[in-house]
Amino acid sequence: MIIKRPPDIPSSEITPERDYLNRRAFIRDAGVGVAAALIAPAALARSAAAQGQEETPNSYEEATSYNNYYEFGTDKEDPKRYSGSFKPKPWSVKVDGLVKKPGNYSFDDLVKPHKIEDRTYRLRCVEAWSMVIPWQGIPLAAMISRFEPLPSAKYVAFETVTRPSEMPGQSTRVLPWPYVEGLRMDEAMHPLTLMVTGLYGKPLPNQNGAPLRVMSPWKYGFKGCKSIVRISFVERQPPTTWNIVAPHEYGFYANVNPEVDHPRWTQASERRIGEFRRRRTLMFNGYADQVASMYSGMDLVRNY
Ligand SMILES: Nc1nc2c(c(=O)[nH]1)N[C@H]1C(S)=C(S)[C@@H](COP(=O)(O)O)O[C@H]1N2
Ligand SMILES: [Mo]
Repeated sequence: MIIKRPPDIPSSEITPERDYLNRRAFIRDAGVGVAAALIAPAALARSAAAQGQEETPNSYEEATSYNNYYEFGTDKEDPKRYSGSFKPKPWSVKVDGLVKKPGNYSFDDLVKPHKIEDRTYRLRCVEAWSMVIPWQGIPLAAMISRFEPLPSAKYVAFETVTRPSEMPGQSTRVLPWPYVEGLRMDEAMHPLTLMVTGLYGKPLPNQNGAPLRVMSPWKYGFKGCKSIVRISFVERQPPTTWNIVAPHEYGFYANVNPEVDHPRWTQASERRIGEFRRRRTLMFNGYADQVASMYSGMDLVRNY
């Protein structure tokens, strides 16, 4: 059944992530639902059609002009507007920690040995908006394997570049810099996890995290660290930016879960950019078949 809604989204549903202070958590029990999970665009469309929801990729314009990248400002238009003088070339990434092959790798060192793959994924922000974006990149597992992590490496930590002269938001205290994120090793090695190098067949625009950013499509968007300059292999769960600033609102795992509301807004539904009617949010953002087993036995209650 279709429920008609006015085109305006209530402001309670679009509260930005920055308004995190002095809020109290409201947490309720979570259960695990089932949803279809697919990679290929055609299959993605078919799966969505089966649920009565169309899955058309968002336009290049939408994917590159409505962004979260607080290093360039907190408004959705800021990353595009203020990232023009950011230089994603030359680029190098420091690989350190529990690996046999640490070092400083240039962008070409990292990318050239691999075949670039096309992956159209849903992107679901915890602010309850979403897009479908045709990304290009390298399975993170393939890249990581070349560094030969030690068995003692249980987590991977990512760090965004610090360049206040090119990133005006870094001159503010809206977040502690650098932005840091992380994944458990099995999540980082999961075949869905991509080290993104482009979108719509073009090099990754600055506002989307040029030249390298992570994408794990079953997690909320903030897990996808942009403009990565460091990849560290560690034994313990690494600190992550949104969990540092608002631990009662943002967890480490942050798997998309329509049954666990964020303290400030529901996660049961979402607004696909470019659409008016809200969609139901899918468990693990629609990738449950591929990823749910990684969390069996885990308490998903604090999973946002
Ligand atoms: N370094 C850094 N990475 C970041 C962010 C950020 O502010 N800084 N925002 C995150 C959030 S909240 C989201 S939803 C996605 C948005 O990715 P997009 O702008 O490419 O759609 O980037 C994530 N990665
Ligand atoms: Mo987000």
